[in-house]
Amino acid sequence: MQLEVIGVGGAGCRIADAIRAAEPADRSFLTDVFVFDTDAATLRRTVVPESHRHRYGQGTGIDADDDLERRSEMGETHAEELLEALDQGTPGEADAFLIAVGLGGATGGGTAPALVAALQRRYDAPVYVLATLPADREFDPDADAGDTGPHSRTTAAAGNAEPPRPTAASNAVATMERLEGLASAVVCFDNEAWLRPGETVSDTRDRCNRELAGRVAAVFAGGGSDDSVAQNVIDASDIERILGNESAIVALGYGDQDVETSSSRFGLGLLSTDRDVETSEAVSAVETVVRKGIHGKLTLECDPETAARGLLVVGGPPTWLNRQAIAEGRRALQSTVGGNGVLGGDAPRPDGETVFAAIVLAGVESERLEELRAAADRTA
Ligand SMILES: Nc1nc2c(ncn2[C@@H]2O[C@H](COP(=O)(O)OP(=O)(O)OP(=O)(O)O)[C@@H](O)[C@H]2O)c(=O)[nH]1
Ligand SMILES: [Mg+2]
Repeated sequence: MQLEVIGVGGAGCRIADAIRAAEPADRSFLTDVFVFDTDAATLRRTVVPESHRHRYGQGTGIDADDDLERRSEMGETHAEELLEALDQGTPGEADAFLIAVGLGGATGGGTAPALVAALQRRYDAPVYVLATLPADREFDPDADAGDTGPHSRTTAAAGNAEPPRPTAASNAVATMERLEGLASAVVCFDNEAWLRPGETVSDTRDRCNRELAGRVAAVFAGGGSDDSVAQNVIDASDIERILGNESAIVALGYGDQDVETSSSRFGLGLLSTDRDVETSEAVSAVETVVRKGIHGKLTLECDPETAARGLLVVGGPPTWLNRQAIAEGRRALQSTVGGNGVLGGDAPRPDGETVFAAIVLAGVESERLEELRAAADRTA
């Protein structure tokens, strides 16, 4: 499928950049990648071409310390201008839009609802939001920033401090509420779960963004490579069926395993045929990555059984993609999710050196969102 990615605000721009870098060489799935911010420095640090960067909000009296409400008004004012900026690319060819933002700040979260609404009005394609959730240590000085568990009293290590964002939880909750009913679906990445003890978001954001971008590419690049067609192609309408159009909360899972291929064995890739892969070896690799994908760490912690729908994409060098094992993996996901809303597909990557499984769990319930609501009530 063809995805149009738009990053807004600091986190959004960095994540959009990471998705661009994660596009497989033999499988393009991006129409365009755009980055929008009020902050020129963030835009400059991306590798997105100049024509696809857009700074907005100058001359409208915005301040560095503006709050979410002021930035929401600004988002309303500038939504049409942002739509026009997209005409530098080919938004009409997109099968879907993905707006990346970090919830917790003011700019991305303030702009996203108005931008999503404007895109929904202008285009028929679904508009998904990719949203990070803030870590507790950003807004709660008593939250764990050391290594003594979730109720630690230690504050962020000296020298490692990041300016606190006391409004991060309430901003995140307010933006989530505004997206409800506007976004086709909201894919969440919870920074809290991905930060290690003592780390700040800035310490770890590049690693987090790479992890997230890899999952996004695995799900949306779907299908085959440009010269190897999948047995069972996942297309834009399959993704649409799974993500839905009712602002479902979505978590992504992922598992991979390195495998030996002729090019990894002989280095230069001079041998175009893969070595023979033992069936049992291929089956075991697929089983392993599917299990990791379903039961390993998700982008948003949740019980997979609460999901209403699910998608499994198994990818890798074609000779490793054992059809029976993939069908078995889909049944495993089906029995976890329950109901009939599970789809599966394969994604041959002739040049790949890993077998991977990407899992989409849509319509999940997550205690983390409840925790953020409670924190927002406390800090309001
Ligand atoms: N995963 C990830 N999260 C980030 C990153 N940068 C920031 N965040 C998170 O996103 C939230 C919002 O930060 P920014 O995106 O910098 O904020 P903004 O949208 O530019 O809004 P302002 O407050 O006006 O600067 C933070 O509270 C962090 O939780 C990033 O690169 N990756
Ligand atoms: Mg910013």
